[in-house]
Amino acid sequence: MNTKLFCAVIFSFFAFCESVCPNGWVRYEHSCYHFGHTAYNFLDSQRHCEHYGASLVNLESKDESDFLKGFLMLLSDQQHWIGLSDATNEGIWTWYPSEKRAEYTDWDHGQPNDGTGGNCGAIVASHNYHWVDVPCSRQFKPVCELVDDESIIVG
Ligand SMILES: [Ca+2]
Ligand SMILES: [Ca+2]
Repeated sequence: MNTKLFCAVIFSFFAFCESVCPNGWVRYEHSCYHFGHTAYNFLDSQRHCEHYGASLVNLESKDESDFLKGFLMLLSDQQHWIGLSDATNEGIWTWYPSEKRAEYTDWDHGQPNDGTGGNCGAIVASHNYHWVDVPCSRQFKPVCELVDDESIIVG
């Protein structure tokens, strides 16, 4: 079902669709974003997001990437996981959980450069908030994304 229409018809009196993000999550366009407080390895970060019915963030446009970058610059944390991995096929970077190939990318100059030793994508302050490939065992904080369709149709 068309989410916007669904919202307009059912919830317009309550402005439900504008405030659907869970407490502590940040809205941008059609998603809610959560900035984890604890550092985990990549897979445990993904599990942390799945606990909320979300996934590590998928950055599919420059607008979304710029929003996230701006927000991360306000935080004191230096490193965050995004839902990007080339663990399945070296050099083919795909988003969790769709496995869709990343079309928009924001790699820092010279990245990715770690080959099979770097199969997970992160945004780090020391690279001016561009993307880097790093070992998936590193301990970074997760950025989770909950897309509206998923958050509204639950239950
Ligand atoms: Ca790799
Ligand atoms: Ca790298």
